[in-house]
Amino acid sequence: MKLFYMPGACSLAPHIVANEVGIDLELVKVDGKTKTTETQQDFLATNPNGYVPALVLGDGELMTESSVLVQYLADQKPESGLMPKPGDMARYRVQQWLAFVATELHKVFGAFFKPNTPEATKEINRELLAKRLAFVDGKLDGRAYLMGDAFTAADAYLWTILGWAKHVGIDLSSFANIQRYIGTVAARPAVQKALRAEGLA
Ligand SMILES: N[C@@H](CCC(=O)N[C@@H](CS)C(=O)NCC(=O)O)C(=O)O
Repeated sequence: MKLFYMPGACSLAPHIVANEVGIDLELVKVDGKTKTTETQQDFLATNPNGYVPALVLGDGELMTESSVLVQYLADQKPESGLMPKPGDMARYRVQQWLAFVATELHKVFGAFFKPNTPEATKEINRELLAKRLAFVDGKLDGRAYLMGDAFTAADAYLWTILGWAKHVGIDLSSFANIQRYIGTVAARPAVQKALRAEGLA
């Protein structure tokens, strides 16, 4: 399987999940501005939407959407527990977190990376993030990970997005549980391996 990625972007989430479950991905770096790959291929020919992550399966089929890719990869190794079994309430809880991260955090943070986002929009997003991050901080109280002691696909996604805060001036210092969580997830060998592979460690 080939993962089209940009270093530190949301594509880091499926990359971490693949490492966690022991899937060796072929990594293809994409230049977000020119939409070309490191081998000078037109990325738009792979994903017409022009965004990462894009996962190309062995049969050439394309899959996109971070929240789905992390589930797909985790489900390749169900014994890893990164996605609980279909039918388990725990699976819906992980999916609930994945949807929360995608819609309440990922896209809200994403606006800060766009050069044409108006200041007023950034201000609205800052206020919204303060509320959503306070919610996450509360949920992490007394827990190593979102689901408790077990690291799941949702943690790979949440941790990736939280990593953007320092780049866009979102202050996390008042969120003690989030700070601890960032350190806990960062210490996982699969996370360090992904960071090294993306040239970030
Ligand atoms: N809906 C997609 C959005 C992915 C996305 O926002 N990717 C960003 C990086 S985190 C990107 O590639 N942006 C470049 C662009 O949109 O041109 C998902 O959930 O995976």
